[in-house]
Amino acid sequence: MSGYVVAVVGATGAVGKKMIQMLEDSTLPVSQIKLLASKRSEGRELTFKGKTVLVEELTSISFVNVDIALFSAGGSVSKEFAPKAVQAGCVVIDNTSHFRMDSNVPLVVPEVNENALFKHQGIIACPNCSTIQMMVALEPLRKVFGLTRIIVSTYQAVSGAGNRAIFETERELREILNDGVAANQVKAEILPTAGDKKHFPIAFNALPQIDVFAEDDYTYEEWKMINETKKIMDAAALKVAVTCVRIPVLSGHSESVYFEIEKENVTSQQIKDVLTSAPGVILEDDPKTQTYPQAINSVGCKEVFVGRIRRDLDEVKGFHMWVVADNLLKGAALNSVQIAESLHKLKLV
Ligand code: 25A
Ligand code: L14
Repeated sequence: MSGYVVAVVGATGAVGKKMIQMLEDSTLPVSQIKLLASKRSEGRELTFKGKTVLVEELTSISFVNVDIALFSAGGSVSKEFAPKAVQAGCVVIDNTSHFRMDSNVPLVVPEVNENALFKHQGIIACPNCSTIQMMVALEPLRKVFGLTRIIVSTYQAVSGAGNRAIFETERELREILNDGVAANQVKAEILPTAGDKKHFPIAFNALPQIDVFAEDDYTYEEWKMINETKKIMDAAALKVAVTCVRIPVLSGHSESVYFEIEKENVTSQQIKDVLTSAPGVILEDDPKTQTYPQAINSVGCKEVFVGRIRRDLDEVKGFHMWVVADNLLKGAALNSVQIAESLHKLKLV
């Protein structure tokens, strides 16, 4: 059978499992799938298009005869194995932050900057989940009205931090609701981020920390959104301010986005009109009927949902909106598979 041999690295993870599903849904011709994870998961059975596939341990020789590899097993795994995959002749689509700001690596949201793929040298990076959904909503507006400034606060689901963060959230909720443990007494081991020293409960809480702290007291997640936005939009002068917050939602990231445009005298109706026909966007905005995007409705959907659009009361070129998407789909697995579809369409594999 003709088609590509596709490998999923981190196949047992929260994102990896969705990558398998998105490949099943995809028009990409796949002749064979290889599911790779750590030794811990070797021999586990997953299914692809109704057939059982055994998980194999990721090793240096995993990529022989593989055409496309989707990576989502953490930055350190990508750092070590993505160059080996490229050496074996494979095109890598990497979902971790490791290569995103590398000038030789295109950072791609297909609806926004598909043409950046022409410059790839073997590795293509999939942006951060929170960046992707904001780009899908803002790029069509930037094209028509110009864009000078973004101020965004995120309300991020725990599934972005992987399976262990999902299990931790569910356990905390059970301990509080079933066993009567006080919310500030439950034990946390993963969130806000596995890589930091202290851990805090997420159940019934909101944590203004995603990933570790970096320069100028911004978290690394906030820096990722700032730097990736400028790279994807090719707009170094764009003003971007970000606050990233974790909330006790399992899947579906929400964002309160304030943005300023270049054009004068634009109405919120004109903003809505542009978003109505924007690729990958569904407008859900009718205050009269209490219609607005909600995280729970985004789960399993491939689109980015936008609503609550209104003009700022003081800044005439400023607008507010609420942007929601399934962080494991458009925020990660789906965007990675769409990159593979674009590479196939443009004959770049
Ligand atoms: O912040 P980062 O570095 O960018 O990380 C991003 C994501 O990568 C995963 C985790 O997602 C995180 O959200 N990750 C990061 N560090 C990890 C680590 N030390 C890690 N995962 C495991 N160990 P996830 O939990 O959804 O898992 C993503 C996938 O990555 C695979 N993986 C990890 N290290 C790998 C690797 N694959 C190949 N080589 C490596 N060296 C991982 O496969 C998963 O598919 P797995 O076999 O290691 O895990 C299978 C199941 O085990 C659970 N689990 C994870 N960590 C532990 C664990 N169980 C016990 N102890 C642990 N320390 C997972 O939930 C998974 O279901
Ligand atoms: O950089 O913890 O792609 O929610 C995505 C989700 C890093 C962390 C990335 C989370 C990440 C993250």
